[in-house]
Amino acid sequence: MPDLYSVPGLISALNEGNRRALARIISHIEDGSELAQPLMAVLYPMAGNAHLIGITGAPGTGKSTLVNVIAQEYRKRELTVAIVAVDPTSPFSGGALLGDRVRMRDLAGDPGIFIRSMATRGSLGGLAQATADVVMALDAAGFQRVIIETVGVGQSEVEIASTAHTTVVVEAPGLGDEVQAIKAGILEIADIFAVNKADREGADRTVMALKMMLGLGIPSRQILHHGRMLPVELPEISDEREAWMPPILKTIATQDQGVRELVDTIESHREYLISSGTRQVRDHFRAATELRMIMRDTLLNEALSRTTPDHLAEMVTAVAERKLDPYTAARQLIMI
Ligand SMILES: Nc1nc2c(ncn2[C@@H]2O[C@H](COP(=O)(O)OP(=O)(O)OP(=O)(O)O)[C@@H](O)[C@H]2O)c(=O)[nH]1
Ligand SMILES: [Mg+2]
Repeated sequence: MPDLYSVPGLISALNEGNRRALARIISHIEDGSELAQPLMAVLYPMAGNAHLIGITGAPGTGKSTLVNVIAQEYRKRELTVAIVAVDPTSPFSGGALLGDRVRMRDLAGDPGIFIRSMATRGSLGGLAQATADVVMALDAAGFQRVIIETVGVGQSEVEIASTAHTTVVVEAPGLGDEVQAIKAGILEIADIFAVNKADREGADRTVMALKMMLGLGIPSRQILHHGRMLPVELPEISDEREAWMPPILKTIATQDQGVRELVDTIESHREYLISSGTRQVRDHFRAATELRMIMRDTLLNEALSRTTPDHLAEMVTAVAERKLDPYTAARQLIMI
């Protein structure tokens, strides 16, 4: 019987491919139990090999269906896949549950696939960090491709999707807007566009609209990286042809059409990231963002632990009544 109650026990079971160990590790991480940090300290150096794929887009564009067939395509290529579905909708809406059930039916029983849903518990910042930690654990567990599905609404979901190496923005015709990603502000994070539901009327118009927007030069992620403090230099891409232009692909997820091409394109992007040096930049960018986020949380918790609820309430009242400005109050609370 493997020992699933200690860090060394869990890690050695994980290394033997024990699924229960993996599920337990993820639960510890999600719950922030006392084993979470010691586990992550061991797992972190083991991670870094997986290619992380973000799939995002407006509700109902067919993301879950697409993720399902992408995973099957990867299995045909003998690559192992973990799927993390981040669902910000209420569990009562049924959408995600239904999607998950379909997934279970199609993908269950394959040891090369692991599926996990992240519920929106706690704060949104917490969800982004929890998702990153779970993805790291799946990477450490040896899954070669990790797919992260998020609905492209709201800052946090965009943030989660943009931490992937390759982000696929899913569009679909017939949802009111020709291109939904504009409204959601996720156009900029796309490495690849998938116009899904290509069996429906209007798919070509969506493709045309996207082409036009790309022609207008929407800011790419590479440009967004400029001006941020990073320990590595952005590789100089002097030749326009060497830069990555987000390709637009048509898919019909329900009929498994265009999926092979989509996976080919994801793999091309992966190779591009490595050969251009962009992958290293993205990894540093992710490390910088993550470190800053954790430092902020740690400092906040530390400061809160050194004060009393009464004292905090006094400070809040003083700021609300304009007897003290929030900067001075914050400095006093942090004691700097
Ligand atoms: N006609 C058509 N329907 C599709 C296609 N792909 C998905 N659908 C259908 O669209 C509906 C929504 O699909 P989901 O995969 O749940 O979409 P989603 O983007 O994951 O939805 P949320 O997670 O709720 O945002 C389902 O009824 C699918 O069967 C497609 O290519 N063509
Ligand atoms: Mg879904």
